[in-house]
Amino acid sequence: MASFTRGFAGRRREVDPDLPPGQTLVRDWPVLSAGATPYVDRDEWSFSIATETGAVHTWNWAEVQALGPQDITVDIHCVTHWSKLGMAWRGVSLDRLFEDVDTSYDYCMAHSYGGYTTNVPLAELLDGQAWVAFEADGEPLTPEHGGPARLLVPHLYFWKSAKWLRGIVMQETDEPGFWENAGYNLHGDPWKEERYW
Ligand SMILES: Nc1nc2c(c(=O)[nH]1)N[C@H]1C(S)=C(S)[C@@H](COP(=O)(O)O)O[C@H]1N2
Ligand SMILES: [Mo]
Repeated sequence: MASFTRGFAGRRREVDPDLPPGQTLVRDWPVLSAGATPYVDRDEWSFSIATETGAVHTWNWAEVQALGPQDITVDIHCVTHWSKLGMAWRGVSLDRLFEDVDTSYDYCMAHSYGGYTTNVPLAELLDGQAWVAFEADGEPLTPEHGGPARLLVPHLYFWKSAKWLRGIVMQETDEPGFWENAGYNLHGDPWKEERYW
């Protein structure tokens, strides 16, 4: 593995159609966390969606699993310029979780255990674009990478994929979350290099 990494680092991939502009491939998987890692047991974990009516839809671990996890292969792109291509993930589609949720609000704020937040338009979490993910590369997500479960929104920069996900609150307007308040782009499309404001 070490020699492979050395060899890889010396190789330039000038044109990779899967690599957004300004990104570099990595083989390892860096950990980027703004604060301390919260340790949440599966037994204590739950996920909820709260809407403007005051309704709160809540699923515990078993209830999320019962919705039918999918295996997906996606690329991830961090705003700090690293990308990983073809990662195997397992999670439940946000389409399943929003099936019985009635809302006229168009924006979501994802909330994490530990206090992290990030905003995503609802339309970009639906239609097979986002998951509550709990496995990567065939292993349960480690606490450092957001276990027991994290949001996975691979078509946006990876800061939108909130680790230690605990819920989504519907919003009338597109308010900034943690990194968006600190200067990151409100939207974060890696193909348009929407990195900062
Ligand atoms: N709760 C929470 N989620 C988070 C972060 C964080 O600090 N806290 N960092 C974000 C950023 S900037 C990135 S690049 C990815 C990093 O995920 P990783 O550590 O699994 O690579 O998580 C995102 N989700
Ligand atoms: Mo990031």
